[in-house]
Amino acid sequence: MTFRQSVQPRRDLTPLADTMSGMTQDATQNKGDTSHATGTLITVAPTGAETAKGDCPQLPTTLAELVETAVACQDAGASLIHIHIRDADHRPSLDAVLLSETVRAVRERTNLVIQLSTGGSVHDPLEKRLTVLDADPDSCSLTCGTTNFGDDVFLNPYPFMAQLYRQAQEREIVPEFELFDLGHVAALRRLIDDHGLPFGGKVHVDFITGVPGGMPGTPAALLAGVQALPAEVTSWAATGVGRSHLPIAAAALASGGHLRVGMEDNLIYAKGQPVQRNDELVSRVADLARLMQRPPLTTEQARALLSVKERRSP
Ligand code: KMH
Ligand code: ZN
Repeated sequence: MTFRQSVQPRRDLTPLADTMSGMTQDATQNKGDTSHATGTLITVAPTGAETAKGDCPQLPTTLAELVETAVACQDAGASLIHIHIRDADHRPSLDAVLLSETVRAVRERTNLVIQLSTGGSVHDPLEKRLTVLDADPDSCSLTCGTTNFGDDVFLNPYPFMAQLYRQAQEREIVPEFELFDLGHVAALRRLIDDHGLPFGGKVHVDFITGVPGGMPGTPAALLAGVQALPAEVTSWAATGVGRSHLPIAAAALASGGHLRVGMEDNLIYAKGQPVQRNDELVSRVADLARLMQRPPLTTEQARALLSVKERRSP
């Protein structure tokens, strides 16, 4: 197996309006100009695995809280939900029954694209993380490399990534490639070279910036990552952890990117003001997106953007 390390120059991404109308614009037409992206995919990551309920009682950790959060965030402009579940003691869990129950409940009450985390918590074993796909989500996260994560290590060796990718292809689940560092872009290149495109043919990535140990949450670092993306990437989003939440959202919107927000990434709404509800974060960036003439995508537009398989019952 050869590892082609060269990072190809990225072509411009197909304008969303044209994707929606079925017309594909000449990829060279907008070189260097990403202001043409006309809609915004807003992902909410409401819970995460690293914050304790005791430290943040408003974190949605029960199934009822999660479903209520999902409905409120869809109403506020989110079209995709990135889910981590907790057990009865509010601890991070990858329990198969609970994962399936969660997917069913969120699918019943919303039209959100349902993405299950395969990252779990920093303490979850790789084998257990692979079993997440059994819950039949629309999408799964797939982190493209190991990252220092504060005092811990978020482990993602290449063979694990490749196995997860192949399983997602076989089960027709759309991966979201999570990029915590510039080197993860090269690993994404390798994954596509070795295993081809995801189910549906679209390649959507999310830069998760500002994790202590990963790429900094700065517009400069984000744009270095965007410039290095492989030509196969059809859409990208960005997340700023902690205090980089808003600057990264603004930089992504200005650069043709999509957004992820939520209490997985940020617990502070403004100075001295903790986040009370995930939909506050969604509403704020939905307003920003509208101000930037890039209104939130509907759930149906998000499904088309990502080419997710229809799993809802008629
Ligand atoms: N909890 C982090 C260690 C993912 O969801 O795929 C990993 C994470 C990534 O949240
Ligand atoms: Zn996550």
